Amino acid sequence: MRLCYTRRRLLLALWDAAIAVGKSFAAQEGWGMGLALLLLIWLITLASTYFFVAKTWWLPVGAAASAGFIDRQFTLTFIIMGIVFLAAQLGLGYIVWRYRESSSSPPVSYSHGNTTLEVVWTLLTAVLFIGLNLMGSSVWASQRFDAAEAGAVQVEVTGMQFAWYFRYPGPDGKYGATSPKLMDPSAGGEAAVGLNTSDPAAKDDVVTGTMYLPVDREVDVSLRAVDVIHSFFVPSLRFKQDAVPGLNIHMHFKPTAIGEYEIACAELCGLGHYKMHGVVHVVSQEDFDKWLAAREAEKQ
Ligand SMILES: [Cu+2]
Repeated sequence: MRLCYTRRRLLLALWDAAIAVGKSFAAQEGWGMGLALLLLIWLITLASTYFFVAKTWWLPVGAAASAGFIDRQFTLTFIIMGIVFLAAQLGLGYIVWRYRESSSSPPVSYSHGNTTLEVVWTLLTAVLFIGLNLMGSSVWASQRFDAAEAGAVQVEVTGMQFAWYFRYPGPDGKYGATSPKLMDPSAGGEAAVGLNTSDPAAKDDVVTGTMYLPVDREVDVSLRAVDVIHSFFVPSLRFKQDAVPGLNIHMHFKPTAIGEYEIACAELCGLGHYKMHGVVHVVSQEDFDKWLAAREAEKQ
């Protein structure tokens, strides 16, 4: 806290200094506004870059099999984009100052730009954007388009205003039927996800408000939403996927460390959006079996 406070004080002092320098130069024709803008642009650029370099707001330590790959991709993207950002903003500041107005400035001439330059930077941007996407696509696609490993734990995640529900298919390994007509979010639990309790496969389905997962086992997630689009985001597991009404979206991932990890809804879904958080409990296989058996016992 103390450190953050000091940093803030430092940034505020730098800001005041820039304004003061700008003002003192503003009195001198030809320097004032151009230099003030240069300082302001550079200050904003360097201050915002600092927060990324210092990792002031960063992801928590990864606890999933794909975390290493995702973090490397994330860092690479930030470094490349950071260099482009710095070059563009520092260049902007310089040009604002270099071509400032003065009494000896020539009259304004309007330019149609430089086609060669425009083609070059558009192509470079396309290569960078498509290249980074291709690099990351293998992991992104494998989590969505490949089937989960045999023996994966099945969990259905349902988002609704403003809660998450988790359904486990029970010993039969089959989810019972659900229907939008049966969905009653105000009732919570099985009724909230619209479980058809007369379906034999639904008899052993467990619906809970807390998510338990065994460590080092693939998790086969089915994502659904009741009302609007929600986004199931577990930063520590590097997992984020929208839950869309009318769709059943499949993904899989593997938690690799026992612990409790925060769930957030990453889609602004209404007034109570901020309340849509929860906890994923990643536990040993033994503890997971015990927990699930206890939920089954509660049902009887
Ligand atoms: Cu939500």
